Amino acid sequence: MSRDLSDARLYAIVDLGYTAAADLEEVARALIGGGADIVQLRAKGHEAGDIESMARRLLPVCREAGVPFIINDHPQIARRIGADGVHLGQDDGSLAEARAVVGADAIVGRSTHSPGQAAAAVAEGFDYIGFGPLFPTPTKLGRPGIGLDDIAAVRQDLACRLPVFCIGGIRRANLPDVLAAGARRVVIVSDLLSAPDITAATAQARELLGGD
Ligand code: TZP
Ligand code: MG
Repeated sequence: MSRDLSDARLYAIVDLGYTAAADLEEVARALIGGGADIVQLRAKGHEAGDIESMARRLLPVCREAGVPFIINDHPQIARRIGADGVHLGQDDGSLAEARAVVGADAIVGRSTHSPGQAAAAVAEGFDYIGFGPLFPTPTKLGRPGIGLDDIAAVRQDLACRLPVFCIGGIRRANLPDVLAAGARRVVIVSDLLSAPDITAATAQARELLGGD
């Protein structure tokens, strides 16, 4: 699995806030079947041991499909199970600290919430960034939306250096507006996981995003 995410447009998250632990594999298969280019496991509030067990179940599903598998928050788990990478928030430590755990070949991504944080993440050397939340979202309660105004400038300044995934409150219904504002890659969580047919919803989002 390579660190090259240049063709990745749709980053999906199996989030335990929406998905029952029993359904992890089925949901990951549905997201991948609909065309998700990256899958992350996000399990806020769960014990590290449980997250590791869940990650071990998802890894083969992603591997079979050739889709990079990223663990949110836990570099140690990513290293232990041989995941493709780890995602770090602003308070989850430096790239160097994560790299020391997961190694040089793993993907390490960073959440950013402003153009300044995005530029800092690029300077630090992260492999990709999430940029948002664009809109307030129940998936990350308590954070204001940053809106669409900075997307074009951030992409113009940084997208030649690393993939920029817009995130937060993005749904199929507003995806055309997000793309018109300059986004090319997105993370979508609740709109896909809450859909009655996750594969169909993911395919719709993927179709709107275009690309390969
Ligand atoms: N980080 C910034 S917004 C967000 C995360 C994890 C949640 C995105 O979820 P949704 O349901 O697509 O708004
Ligand atoms: Mg985090």
